[in-house]
Amino acid sequence: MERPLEPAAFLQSVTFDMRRGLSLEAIAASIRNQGLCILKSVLAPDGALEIHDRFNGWYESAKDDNGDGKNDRVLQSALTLPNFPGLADRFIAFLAASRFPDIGRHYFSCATGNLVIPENHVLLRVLSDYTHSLLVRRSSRRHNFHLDYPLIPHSFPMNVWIPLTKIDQDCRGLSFLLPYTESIYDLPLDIDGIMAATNGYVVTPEAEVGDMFLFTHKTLHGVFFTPEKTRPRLSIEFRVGPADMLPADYRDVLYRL
Ligand SMILES: O=C(O)CCC(=O)C(=O)O
Ligand SMILES: [Fe+2]
Repeated sequence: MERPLEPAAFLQSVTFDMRRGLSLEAIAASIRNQGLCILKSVLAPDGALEIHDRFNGWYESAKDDNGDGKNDRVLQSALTLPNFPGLADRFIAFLAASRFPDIGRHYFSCATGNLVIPENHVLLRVLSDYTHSLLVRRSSRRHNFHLDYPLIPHSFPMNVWIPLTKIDQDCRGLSFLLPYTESIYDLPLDIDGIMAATNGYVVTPEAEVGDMFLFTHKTLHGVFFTPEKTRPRLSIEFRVGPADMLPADYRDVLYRL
């Protein structure tokens, strides 16, 4: 089997800094061939910080009244964007003002207005010691690696993950299991078995607010349930596809770019 690139070389090969120019085709090829693309500085940090502050305000108040466990189920899962009406409008406007629509439309070869995002698959998450302890208590698993493929309608084959906090050594990131093979696996994933079979490895890219990760519904990704990262991580993620693949029952619950 061909030896995959070493992790650092792999990350470099899939990273595109928007301040150095934009190659729509190179980005599309990275997603298609490597299953992942990291866009540096694609979003205005002000917009991401505004989403962070509004969502964090909600999280802090939800956490405060958790003495009775009322919010635990909410906090251990992700929340859909329509739960935050003011935020939804701001987020979509902020996305529309970035280069993301050009990038997505190029990837799917679709026209303006035909890049579609199902609103029930735009999710906000907090990963903090508190939400993490809820996840660990709920299951004896040590990670939640998965593919989105069995979870999301196949008409939305691209995933977009946006950190709302800086991702570094002290903050849980999002990890990817590489190389990209497009294989479909059952849950729970046997990470060690997959790595042995594919000569694979896990990368957890660091990121700044304003960066964006693009990957496919067949890219293995997840988080290790380890206790050592302390700074809460807030993120927003969504799925996206071209209008011509749209299932009929999604017609009214979309954002269009
Ligand atoms: O943010 C996370 O920890 C999970 C993200 C995820 O699974 C996704 O974006 O599909
Ligand atoms: Fe996922």
